Amino acid sequence: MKTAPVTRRSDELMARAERLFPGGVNSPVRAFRSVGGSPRVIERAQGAQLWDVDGNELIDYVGSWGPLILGHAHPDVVAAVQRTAEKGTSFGAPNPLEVGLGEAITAAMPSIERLRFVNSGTEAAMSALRVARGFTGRDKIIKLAGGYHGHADGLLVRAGSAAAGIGRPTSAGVTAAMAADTLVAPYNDLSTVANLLADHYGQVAAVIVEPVAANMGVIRPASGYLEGLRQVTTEAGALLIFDEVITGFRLDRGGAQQRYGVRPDLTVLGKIIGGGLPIGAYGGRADVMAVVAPDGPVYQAGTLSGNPLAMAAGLATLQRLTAAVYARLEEYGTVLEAGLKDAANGAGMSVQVVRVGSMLTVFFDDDPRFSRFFHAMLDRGVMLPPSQQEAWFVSAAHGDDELRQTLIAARGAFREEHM
Ligand code: KE4
Repeated sequence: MKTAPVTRRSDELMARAERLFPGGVNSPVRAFRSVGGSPRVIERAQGAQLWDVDGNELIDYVGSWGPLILGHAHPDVVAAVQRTAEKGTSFGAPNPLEVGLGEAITAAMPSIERLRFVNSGTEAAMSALRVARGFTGRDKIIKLAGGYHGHADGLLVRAGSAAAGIGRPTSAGVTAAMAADTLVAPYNDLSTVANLLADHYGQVAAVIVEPVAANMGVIRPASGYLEGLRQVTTEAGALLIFDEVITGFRLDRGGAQQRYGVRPDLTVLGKIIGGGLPIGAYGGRADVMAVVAPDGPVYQAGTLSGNPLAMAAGLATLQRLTAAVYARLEEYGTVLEAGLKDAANGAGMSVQVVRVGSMLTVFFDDDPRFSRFFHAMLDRGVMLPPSQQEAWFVSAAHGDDELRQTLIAARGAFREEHM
């Protein structure tokens, strides 16, 4: 029988946080607005577990929204950050760790011939678009409805993730002029992209796409979709940008571009490559990246870009992402997906489970059902992403115990949901 967990300290801290931060949070999706209730304040984490400030232990499927693919506080990652910090946290100068991480990324993703580190996925996507515009001399970009590429003005048009919940196609504060050069097509609809490229012939600098959508829940690319985008962008002289902030090093060492065998002109990275520290990166064809300052006329800069701590955490993470780890992630994801489907069917619930590798989404018929399921799982000690528009992330630290406990919780939650 589930008993309501104690959340007194979380609630006290959230009351203080709400006096400080909009929504009491430093990123909107954390505020539980789409599921209701008040967020748990997390004190610490280890492996697949979180502990909130009231001592409640939770199996974590948020994983800091993707970065913690090895699990929380991996000893080798922590040690790398500790020993790096003892030598200084930031120099504002070239350092050996950025060379090491850069070489690890280019070795894993051959399409990335040259790259630049920044401090968030937003910054990486924003910079990649500026580079595409600078390289092609064209103004317009095409994004897909529901795609989320961070909060740069021109990308907050029909954006996914928590931006989808603002109740309008474009964020307040983004002017019509800022949004005017952003064209939008439905995801998985190649003909609309082809038509936009034809209607705006010679004007589109790039198409930016999440090769596996993960900010409207997980949605797979339709068969031939990514290959089709490759073809129509090449024909139109536009660049193809893969936003692999989530899928990079998540789906495989080579990300979605390796899994689907499609080579983009530019790739946007983040999350896993920083091992939980602030990071982003963009890179691709050497001729395209040649326009980036100080080699070329496209300006982009950052005080903490390539900082040693993020480089150390990212390098320690990537060095441990072996074929055996990906095989385990795939196996856990397979069993979790099947178990969730069985649990839902057993309770007479109709849900869709969409999974690619170690990321998945359980889609409910409507948001209230998702919200009730979310809280039923939270009450049973399982922390899911607090939005139907997000993905569950499995880490290498999730094992048989976590799987068993997750599926027991799911059976109870679906039964409760069905009542
Ligand atoms: P950041 O600026 O949050 O580091 O990255 C932006 C971004 C870019 N591209 C993709 C495909 C992304 O998923 C993201 C960020 N993801 C969101 C939610 N899925 C992070 C969570 C949040 O916004 O708090």
